[in-house]
Amino acid sequence: MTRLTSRDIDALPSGLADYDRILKAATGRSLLGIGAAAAGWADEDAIGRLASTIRMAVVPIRSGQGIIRGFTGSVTAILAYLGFDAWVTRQTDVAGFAEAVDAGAHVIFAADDHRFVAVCLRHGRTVDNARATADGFVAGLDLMAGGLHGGRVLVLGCGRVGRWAVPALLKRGARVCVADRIPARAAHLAARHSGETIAVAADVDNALDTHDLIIEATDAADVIRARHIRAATRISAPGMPCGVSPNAMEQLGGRLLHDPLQIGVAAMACSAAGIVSGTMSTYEGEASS
Ligand code: 2YG
Repeated sequence: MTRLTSRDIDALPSGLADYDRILKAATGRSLLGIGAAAAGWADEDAIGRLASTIRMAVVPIRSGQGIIRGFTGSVTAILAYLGFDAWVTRQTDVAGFAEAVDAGAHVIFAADDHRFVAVCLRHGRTVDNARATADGFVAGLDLMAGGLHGGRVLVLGCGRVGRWAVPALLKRGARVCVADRIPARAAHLAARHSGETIAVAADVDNALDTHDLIIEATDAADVIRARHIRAATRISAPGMPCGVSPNAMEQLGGRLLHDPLQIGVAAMACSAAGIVSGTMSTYEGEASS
């Protein structure tokens, strides 16, 4: 899992309104709309009405490699932009958790070097960023493609996000092919879904030549080049750094979704809102993940 840098997120809070416009142009939905679709809400209006009543605390965590300057501020800016009552706790770590609970938070967002979760305090449920990111970018691809049912989708990168993208795609009726620079990882992921027909790409380049719909979830840059882009190509790219080369981006125009945090946090927030408001529990078994 890639560790963000301040450089990745410095301009994020001030760029949210512009990014929303880009999302609407590419998918027809806002950041809230994509988060709502990812979390299984019928529409974003229901969340929009609820959001201001849901208190979300973001706690800085100093363990491991420590604080990333701008990380908790960016998460909070995204949550506030979506309409949630969000704030960064004054204290960090355990003191921050206690402060959040004492302040009546419904949900706590926190990340160390291994997990980024939203904890629904009164429901004993967690929402994991890797799964929510996969759900968010799959929802975005679904919207860009006008529906994935029966569509052939390539999942490039079989790490945590790629692994969660497979069930999200299958749920939408897509026909999935997985690829990874380590072939055994692709084969292992396909075997986990033995009840389904998951193709395993023998060669990444060939897979890119034969798939128009792509989830790019690798931690490498420039995996997808201009020669792989066709008029029908649409790419949803949660991977950091972006795996689509600058020339390929230019060819794609508005047919690319990529960001360091926004869609994943929006999907986390909408899923947590579902759990907290009790209207749905779209994340079965989240607590075990
Ligand atoms: O609280 C802090 O400032 C730090 N403990 C945050 C550390 C986050 C480490 N994780 C990552 O940078 C990413 N896995 C976050 C999610 C990226 C989603 N594309």
